[in-house]
Amino acid sequence: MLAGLSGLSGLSGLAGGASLINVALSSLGAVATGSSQFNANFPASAANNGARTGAWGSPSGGWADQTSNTYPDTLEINFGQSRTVSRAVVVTLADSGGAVEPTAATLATVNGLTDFQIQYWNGSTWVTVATVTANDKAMRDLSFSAVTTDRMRLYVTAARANFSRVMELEFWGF
Ligand SMILES: [Ca+2]
Repeated sequence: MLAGLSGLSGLSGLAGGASLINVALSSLGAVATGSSQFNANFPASAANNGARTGAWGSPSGGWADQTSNTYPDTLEINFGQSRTVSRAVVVTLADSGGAVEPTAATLATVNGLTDFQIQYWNGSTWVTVATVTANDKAMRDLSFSAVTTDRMRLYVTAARANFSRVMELEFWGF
């Protein structure tokens, strides 16, 4: 029993956050693609630029889709290589706007995503690893059993004010 607990502790250490990086970053070669784009001021590339904040409606602020009140909307990150991922962070547009660094308590009750999933590509289909419903927060930090893949996506089935708005989409792993 003691040996077993010790083993678990070791696994926990390996899976710990210290060595994990945000593999979604464009600076690491990852490419973000939206299912649509509202206009040039809301590009998918603004959602993997390493900033959870930004001037909403500027080219570096965040991504918004173009299909008003029509779902799903997707924001895909192609890592360009195989990655092992166990955590996602989704930052949507806060009530306070995009300029303030969000915390777990920051509200998004006006323009935020409400229902969404995190999915990975298993080589033949998209598989859901995390599901959020009735969201009212600007930032959601989601952990799940590690998956190894070259691409993951945010799959939105409902958002406030007709459009999916994403300041940043992070996938943490190695
Ligand atoms: Ca951003």
